[in-house]
Amino acid sequence: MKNCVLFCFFMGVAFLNIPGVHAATPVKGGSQDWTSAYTDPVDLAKEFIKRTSGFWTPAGYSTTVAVYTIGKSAAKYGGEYILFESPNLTVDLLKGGFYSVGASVAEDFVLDVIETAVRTPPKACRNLSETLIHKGLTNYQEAYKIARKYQTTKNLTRKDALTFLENRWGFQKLSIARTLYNEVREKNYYIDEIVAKKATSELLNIFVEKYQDKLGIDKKLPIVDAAFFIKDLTEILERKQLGLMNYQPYQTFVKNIEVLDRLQIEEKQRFGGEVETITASHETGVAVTGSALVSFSDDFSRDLSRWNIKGGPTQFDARITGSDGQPSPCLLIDDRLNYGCYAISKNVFRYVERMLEVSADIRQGNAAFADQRYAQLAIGKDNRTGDSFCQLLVKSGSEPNQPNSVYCNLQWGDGKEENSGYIRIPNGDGWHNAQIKIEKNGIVVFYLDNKRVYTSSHTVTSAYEGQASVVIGGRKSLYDNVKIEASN
Ligand SMILES: [Ca+2]
Repeated sequence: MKNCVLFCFFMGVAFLNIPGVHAATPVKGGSQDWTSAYTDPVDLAKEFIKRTSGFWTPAGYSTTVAVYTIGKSAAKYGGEYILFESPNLTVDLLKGGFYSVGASVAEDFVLDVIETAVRTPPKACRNLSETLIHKGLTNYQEAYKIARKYQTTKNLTRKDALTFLENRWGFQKLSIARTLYNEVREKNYYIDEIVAKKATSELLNIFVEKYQDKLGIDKKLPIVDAAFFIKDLTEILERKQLGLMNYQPYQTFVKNIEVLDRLQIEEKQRFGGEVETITASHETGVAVTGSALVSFSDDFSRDLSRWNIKGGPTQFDARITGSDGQPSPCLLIDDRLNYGCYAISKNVFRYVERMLEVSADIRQGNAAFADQRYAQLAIGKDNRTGDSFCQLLVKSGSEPNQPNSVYCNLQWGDGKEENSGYIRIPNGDGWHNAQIKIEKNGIVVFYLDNKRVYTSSHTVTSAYEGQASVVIGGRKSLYDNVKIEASN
């Protein structure tokens, strides 16, 4: 047993010396290193595999997995401690889709990190290092499959090269994370109680003032807000020279990991934009290409030329009205003959592995039957049928047994569906802002009036050629300020 520990430790140290895994040695002159010279991902992936060849053999694989199994317990923290990886870069990393954390974190987690960051930095560091090792090992296993395939077939596709490069970052962070794990010493950590109490209450105040109203009704904080909070927290601790920001193992860790994180962001910018080549797949669809932010908006001040109208006995079931709006005019979906009617954006938008955000002001109309008094924002399967796979519906409570409520659903996997059920809200009448956001990782978050109401537990289906339209309508209802944004 002792021999194994020694052997494993030796191997862990040996890893630091492998060219390309320049883990604990920040490169002089900023984040430049040999990888920056590569403009082609296939060439870079091949060269990386060559320089680190020991890891891409069955023997190297077993050793690596054996050395890094300590990350297993990370699962119990849910991985949120990864937000402490690079406090200065966390928001950039999140936006770049580098973190596969869920769309939100529990309020309890936030309160817990205040406590650990101030009073028990060793515990925070252990959670962080275990999380990183857990993630790194998963990434390594993904990269390993591709490297082996390349070695067997002598062929590396562009897609495989990019996937390999993306996963190799977690792999490269393994030894830095392990160093942190090894350096954590809980016993000798001293904390001044008075100073700690003061800092804790200051941090709690910041949380209450800036973040508490961003909690969803499930008491969860959107991940981006959590990242900003962690940034605030580390800045305050740094100013006070306290807790985590006064803990040497963490300081060294951050210095080393930031070198890799900057390289990672640069590489993403270098290769990211050229990956996407989308062609219009629907007759009137307009393709969305490139890495730039896409935007589509309509305030209905002109006409309905950007929309296909579907359903109802005549096209006049959807029309622009000057008698309502945010401000007027707006789109009225009429319900005169008890038929459903939809306006479907002619543009379609790619949503797989990219963030797609759809929002609109919506208001239910005065339909003949109470159960038809709702307004709906949906993401459509195409730009013709009005069929949707994500849906947010606001219902008026005009009868005692028809409470004011919001309902969200989505389709995932092979024709399966999940939904929020009817969630009661104070008032269903009047205008509401509805928003559906498909995160880059496929998780769907629904917002009503800027409050998160539901986060999906599955990733949205990637069927329908990965292209989606915006669908508004249903029964008698009003719509304004439709907005779509997408970014890689
Ligand atoms: Ca308007």
